[in-house]
Amino acid sequence: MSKEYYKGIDKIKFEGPGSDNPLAFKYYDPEKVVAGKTMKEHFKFAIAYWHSFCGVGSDPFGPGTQNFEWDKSPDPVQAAKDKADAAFEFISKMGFEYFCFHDYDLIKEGSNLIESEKRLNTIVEYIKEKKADSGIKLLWGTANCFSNPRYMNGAATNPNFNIVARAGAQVKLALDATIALNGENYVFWGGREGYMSLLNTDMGRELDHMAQFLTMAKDYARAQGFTGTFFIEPKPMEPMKHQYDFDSATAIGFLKEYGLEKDFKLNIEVNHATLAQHTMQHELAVAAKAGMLGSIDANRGDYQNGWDTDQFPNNIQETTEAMLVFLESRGLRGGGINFDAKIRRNSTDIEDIFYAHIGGADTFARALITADKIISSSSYSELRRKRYQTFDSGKGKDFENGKLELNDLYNIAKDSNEISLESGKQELFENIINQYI
Ligand code: XUL
Ligand code: CO
Repeated sequence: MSKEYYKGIDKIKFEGPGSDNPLAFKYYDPEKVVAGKTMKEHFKFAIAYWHSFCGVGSDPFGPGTQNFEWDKSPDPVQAAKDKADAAFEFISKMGFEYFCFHDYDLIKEGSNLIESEKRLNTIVEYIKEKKADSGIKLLWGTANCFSNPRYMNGAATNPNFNIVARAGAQVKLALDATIALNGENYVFWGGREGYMSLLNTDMGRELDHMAQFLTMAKDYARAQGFTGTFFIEPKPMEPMKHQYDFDSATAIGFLKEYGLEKDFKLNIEVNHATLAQHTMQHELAVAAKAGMLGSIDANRGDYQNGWDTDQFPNNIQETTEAMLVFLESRGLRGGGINFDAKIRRNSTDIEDIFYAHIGGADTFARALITADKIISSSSYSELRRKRYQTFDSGKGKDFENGKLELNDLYNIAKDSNEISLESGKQELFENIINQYI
């Protein structure tokens, strides 16, 4: 029996909206069936190892404020085991089934590649046991190819081949760890794949290198028997001025250009969507249209600033609109909802991380229930369908089926009377959302 880190906190239970217990779910009831599936099947909630067990709240103006009990041992292997104990205790107490990691979240990087490999192998063996004991699963793994100074000019897109090779070695080890831990997916967030200045950058060559690198990683993992999905996580900026995986549309275009669209799908993050001047629901809809809505990184940004604040989700209205897209596209292709979010620097009590995840899960649950009711009981779907009814028969249908030429449109328009205006009814649609919340 390992040491208890979150003392005095029991397993979080569903108590319903009437409960005043801050350490209980009000809406997230894992076994409740909504739109034909349990909430836990819809969401596959995952804890992000990096934010919850590694990040201590430091910012550019000051050091961390969170004093992690598991982060005390000077021995990196012992410290990593203590962290794993804390992580599995927390995930079990939350009642979630999944976690996600970067390679060096699990254990501190060694002073060279071979030492890092040894450390990773050791901690992977330890986590295998923790997984078996708890039933907790790995939603996805990834490699941190952006923190180490060697990657300051990029990893797969670095202008120096030796760094590209070093990144390749790191991704190989991260894939090995993901496969050893039965990871269901593997993520590539671009990190520093992008540029600070186009003046010193050969963008075309860097994009070709990125595609080559992803193809090699995919081929390697498939040869090891990995059957999961690879996800690209779009983000428009930060840390680079321009990131190559700018948004869903850009990433889909890239994957199709290089023939990677069968193995790769997208992991869409709320705060990345808003940084790209999109809504989350827009990014989800673009991915869903391409059949590439793979997974979600749940968080939120701040309306008053322009960077990645990674706050926990709490906006029920926006999440409801996102859940409409989620349900209409029949959920995620292989992924889940990973809380890529951190508590604020001045949230320093041991319960705060529980409140954060409870609030996030409840926001998604409430939004899912509401979106399901909107789809099944309101006039929303029918109102939207009706806007397109001129394509359901006659010439409109011929147009959709590719049976018309431009001259046909000319002839149809020539023979038509003046067309009356048709309202888009945006305010009515907005009212329906609020009515059902
Ligand atoms: C960075 C970000 C990452 C990825 C994984 O903005 O979202 O944490 O999710 O590398
Ligand atoms: Co993310």
